[in-house]
Amino acid sequence: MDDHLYFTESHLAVREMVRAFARDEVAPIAARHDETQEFPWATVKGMADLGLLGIPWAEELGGAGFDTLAYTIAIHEMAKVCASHAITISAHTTLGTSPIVHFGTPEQKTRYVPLLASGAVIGGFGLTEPGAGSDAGGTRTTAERRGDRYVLNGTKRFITHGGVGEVFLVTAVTDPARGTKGITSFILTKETCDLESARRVGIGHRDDLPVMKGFRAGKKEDKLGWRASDTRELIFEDVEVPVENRLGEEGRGFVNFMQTLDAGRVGVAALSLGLAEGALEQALRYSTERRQFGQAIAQFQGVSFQLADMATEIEAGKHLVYHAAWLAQHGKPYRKEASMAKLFCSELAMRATTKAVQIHGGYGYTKDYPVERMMRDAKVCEIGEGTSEIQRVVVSRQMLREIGA
Ligand code: COS
Repeated sequence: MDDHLYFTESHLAVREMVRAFARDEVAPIAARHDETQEFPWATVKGMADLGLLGIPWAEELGGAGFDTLAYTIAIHEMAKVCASHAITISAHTTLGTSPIVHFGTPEQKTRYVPLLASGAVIGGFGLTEPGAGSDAGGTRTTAERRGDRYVLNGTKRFITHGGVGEVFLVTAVTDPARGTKGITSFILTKETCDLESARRVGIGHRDDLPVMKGFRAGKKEDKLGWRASDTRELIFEDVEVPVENRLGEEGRGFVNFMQTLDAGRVGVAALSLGLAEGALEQALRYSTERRQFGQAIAQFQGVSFQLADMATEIEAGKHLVYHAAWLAQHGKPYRKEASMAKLFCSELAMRATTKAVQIHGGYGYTKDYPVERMMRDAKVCEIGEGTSEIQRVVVSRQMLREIGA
């Protein structure tokens, strides 16, 4: 893809900055954090210092004052080196901050967005529940209005930043008779589970945020991939949430969160694209160095055709991702395009990383090369923020709607 089709010189400068940071700071520690599952506080602090935790938000709100394309570039570029760092940018920005930017009151925006955009605290998004995954409208968490507060009870599952985060946007049922229109969203705050690390690096905790009684993180997931990203349950036991922490009107929670996921899906598509491209870079390097039968294995047609297929699909994926991001940035409808990009690129990431492992042969199956981690990191891209099956539902429903069926 020609760099100037979607990007300005400033976008290319962002790409260079993220590329250098990923290469110099993230690449050397990625395998260790994958192994230990420790949240990479030091490099997350580095990302915060570069403004990568608030790229698209206005400077008045503490953001970098950039745009959706720059944000998409950052995720894409970071994922070439480490998918866990890339999902930290994406989940924090789109899932953990954008609902406040888009649906919050002026007071909520000035209270929370500067803290999140600067990375002073880490944010998250609580939609999924043990019994409400693809069927996001099946939310069981309840929010009962009592005077000037709501009382929340329930459990969320697979929440990115569930432990390390302090600000969460969560859905709960306020009117069980109204289905998805009886779901409302709220801003909840708690203390990070890792106060010691947060204090050591100087981000991740604010004493002035209320610690809501009864709101806590539960079990940390031991995952196949994205292992340096913190994924936990969120538990609400009679959590009293002031009315001023309701995000948007009662009954708007589902639609608002679906819109948030449209944007999130462009982020996961960019992440998947980065993984595929990172895998291709590794496969190119290895196959031109590795010699068998007297020549570099890239000289064998069986290998070179695989490289050609990866490169071709990556090129197609770039157009899907940056077209969806461009539509979003220009305020045009992009729900279908976001799901198409997510569907295609997540499945591409799986194919490309699997091919990269195959090209590396026995070495690819060990932790001596990053392709093994990349293949594990790719799998969840077909699951998180809507499975491939759900993306097909969204695309087909939207297509039928467009022809009035
Ligand atoms: N943007 C705006 N509104 C949307 C929307 C979107 N992307 N998707 C749905 N809505 C609206 C619909 O228009 C409908 O409103 P009206 O009745 O006023 O028309 C309402 O929300 C209910 O929509 P729908 O009937 O389509 O809901 P379903 O229960 O059938 O669910 C799917 C639709 C399957 C698409 C949805 O549940 C989904 O995306 N599931 C996957 C959830 C997911 O990605 N989870 C991963 C979270 S990881 S952070």
